[in-house]
Amino acid sequence: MSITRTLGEFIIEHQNHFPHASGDLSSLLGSIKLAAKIVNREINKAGLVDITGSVGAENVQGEEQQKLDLYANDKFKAALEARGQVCGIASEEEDEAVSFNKELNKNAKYVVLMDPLDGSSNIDVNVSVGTIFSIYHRVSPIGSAPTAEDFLQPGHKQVAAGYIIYGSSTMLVYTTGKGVHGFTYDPSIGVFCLSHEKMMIPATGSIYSINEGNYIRFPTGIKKYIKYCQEDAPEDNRPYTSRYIGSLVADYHRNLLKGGVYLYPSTQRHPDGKLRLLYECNPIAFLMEQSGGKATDGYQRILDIKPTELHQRVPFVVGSTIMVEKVESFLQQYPD
Ligand code: AHM
Ligand code: MG
Repeated sequence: MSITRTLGEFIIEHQNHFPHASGDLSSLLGSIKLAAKIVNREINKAGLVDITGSVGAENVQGEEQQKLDLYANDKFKAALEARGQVCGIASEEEDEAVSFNKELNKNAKYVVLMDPLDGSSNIDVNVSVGTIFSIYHRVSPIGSAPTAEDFLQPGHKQVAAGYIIYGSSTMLVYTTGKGVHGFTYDPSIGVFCLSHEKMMIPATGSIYSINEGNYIRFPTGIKKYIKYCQEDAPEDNRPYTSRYIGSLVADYHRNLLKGGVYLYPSTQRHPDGKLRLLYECNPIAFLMEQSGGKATDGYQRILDIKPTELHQRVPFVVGSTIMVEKVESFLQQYPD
């Protein structure tokens, strides 16, 4: 791969696509880039040091060790607060939204919602994990503390969204509503380099990703769809391949590159599914639509859902448009 542009250069270059851009969003994305490098460094030490251990343990320097998801939360939070573009955050790791009260953040116009380390249980077994982020303009007046209204905006109001995948290589993938672009981290120079410009998902594919262990508890439409995926229909590339890592970012990233569908449906025990609307589904849905794919709860567009609470969960179907629409048709055909 020849290095064309670094992430920093690309962000500045694309800032010019927005008339009257002040550079605040570029700086905010710079904060995310920095935190990603720090978290990446720490994740790469998993197994060497006890970063998966419980809170309260001490390392050899006598510093308190944190669980990696809390560590990631702290690093992203600190980076977002430090430059003054963000007035508050909401995170999967925080019970309530956090308001940044420093003088520096008084005139900030953005809020950030994030899942600092998605799929963190996979760290223990050396499997890819990710960070997911979602950026909105605040709607409450600048100069005051952010309100619930700032954090509970529908996903179509997102200004930017993205993820970092800490995998066999580390990548940062983001959108500001003008396509999706991916940058691979070169650890030898400490820089994210443009490797995947204008990422588009194939309109259809032959991968389906779902935790089939929950089969017995799925709605009938999903059970029927799984059987459809497994049918012998070579003219349609079926049976499909089943791939499920258990890290949303990793499953999503693979399906984005190859074409496929990811499902986390409702189950009898969890009627709203497992994934969080604000930290996981909205940013991933924004990215997916920008890549030419589709994201729904099986019935309606994820980005149109008006959130009612911070940690709200929602069933999730995301991927190649034709495949998502097939899932929807099964849910309609077999209502429970
Ligand atoms: P987490 O935010 O607690 O890590 O949970 C989210 C993860 C997703 O990354 C993944 O797709 C899903 O949970 C896996 O759940 P399950 O083990 O139920 O299949
Ligand atoms: Mg998560």
